[in-house]
Amino acid sequence: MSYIDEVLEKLQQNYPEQPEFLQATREVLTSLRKVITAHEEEYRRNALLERLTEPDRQILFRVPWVDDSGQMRVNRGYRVQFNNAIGPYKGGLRFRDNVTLSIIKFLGFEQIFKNSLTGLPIGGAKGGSDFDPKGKSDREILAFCQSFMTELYKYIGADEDVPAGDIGVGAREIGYLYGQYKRIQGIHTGVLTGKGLSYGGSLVRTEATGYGLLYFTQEMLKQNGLSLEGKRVAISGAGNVAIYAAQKAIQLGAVVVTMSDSTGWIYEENGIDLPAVRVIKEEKRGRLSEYAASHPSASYQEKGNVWSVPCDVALPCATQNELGLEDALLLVKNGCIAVAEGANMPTTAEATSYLMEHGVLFGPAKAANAGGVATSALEMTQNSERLSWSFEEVDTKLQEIMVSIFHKAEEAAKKYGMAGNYLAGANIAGFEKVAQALLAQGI
Ligand code: NDP
Ligand code: 2IT
Repeated sequence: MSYIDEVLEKLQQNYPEQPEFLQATREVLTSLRKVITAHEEEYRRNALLERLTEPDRQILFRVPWVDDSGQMRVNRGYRVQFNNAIGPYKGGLRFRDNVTLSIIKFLGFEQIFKNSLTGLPIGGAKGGSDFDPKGKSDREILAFCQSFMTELYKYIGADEDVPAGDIGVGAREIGYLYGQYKRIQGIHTGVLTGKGLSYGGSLVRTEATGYGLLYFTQEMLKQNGLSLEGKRVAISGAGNVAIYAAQKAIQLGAVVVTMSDSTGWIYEENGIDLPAVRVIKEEKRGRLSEYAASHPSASYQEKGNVWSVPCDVALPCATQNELGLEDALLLVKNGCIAVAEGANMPTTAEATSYLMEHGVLFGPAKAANAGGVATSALEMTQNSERLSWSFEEVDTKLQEIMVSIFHKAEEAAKKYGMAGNYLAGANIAGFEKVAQALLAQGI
């Protein structure tokens, strides 16, 4: 049996209850087949794939807090420090009721290669909780974040492990987490990214994932003789990534026709009124159904999803496995030319294969959405030198990083005879750097 199949089988035996983690490891390892086969003996002797697929450590903890009625509640907290071969552990925290160890492990595993692709010195990690901030009062969020950090602070540090945001963790949560860290440790340090601008945050970090997604998409289209100008763009999600993806798409001359949240989706043929979405989601923390109420030209539906609408470019920006085979069939039928992933693993393996087989340009998450973590790394740099760069300076660096990620993926794919397969290219380019570092450092 090949080394890859052996490792995949072992993972299947060890973690049958972790479907998302198995999905992510299978997707990455399968696409690395040519590289691994070329070094089979060396990698096997060094147990390289076992070392890559088993986290350095997993921290699981209880998070007790008191709700507004005086009831004590308990949630589960996680931090999976996956790999620090090329830099301190780095990756977001997700607060959502469906969070499991499997989800945190899949995200942490993906983060290793994504962070490597940025070209910046950051390792891979992820954390979070099954606590859902939706519907909670500000005081409840504060109580939860303080309790979460009261345990997490022991394991993190500016040169050790630097968490940030993800689903359910935005500026408010990072502020409360940072405040508690500072209160316990008594130091100001770059231990979290996505901080507010008044206490060490970086300009552009809020916009970075969405903007980066569009810089990547723009480069992918350009290299294939296409552009975003006048294109109809379908976006899913209405959170941090989706909102700034929509903003940049509009700035680049595209028309954003859909957005969604976990209860429904809107379709606006002549383009979504983004400022209205921002008021509903960023200020009121409301539902997209409110958009339809004030925009008679829009349709709002709870059934189905945004991929049923004809579009040229599809940008899934909500959550894992939100674009399946049925959706891919529809996108191809409707003439979609490109899919780029703003969310992590939003496209199922079957859908991804179908899209690529039908000539749809495919920008995989760990390349296309790396702008967020790349700008986090720029925030770490600014914290280290105790300086703040201008918006233009950070935005220019972000653009350069996204263009360079596209070319790394493109060249790696070409080198292994898979020209145009940016999925394999991104995995290979991300993997090669981490593999070199692991081998160089021994065990
Ligand atoms: P937010 O919490 O800001 O927004 C998430 C959006 O997705 C919301 O509109 C939410 O709906 C919707 N959503 C979440 N879970 C589900 C679900 N299970 N089913 C349907 N809709 C859902 O998160 P982000 O925008 O930060 O993250 C979105 C994606 O991007 C995630 O996959 C994340 O891992 C990835 N990502 C984020 C980065 C970042 O810097 N923030 C960087 C790279 C990737 P509702 O409003 O109803 O909750
Ligand atoms: O998935 C991701 O890359 C993020 N949620 C951002 C992580 C970070 O450390 O900025």
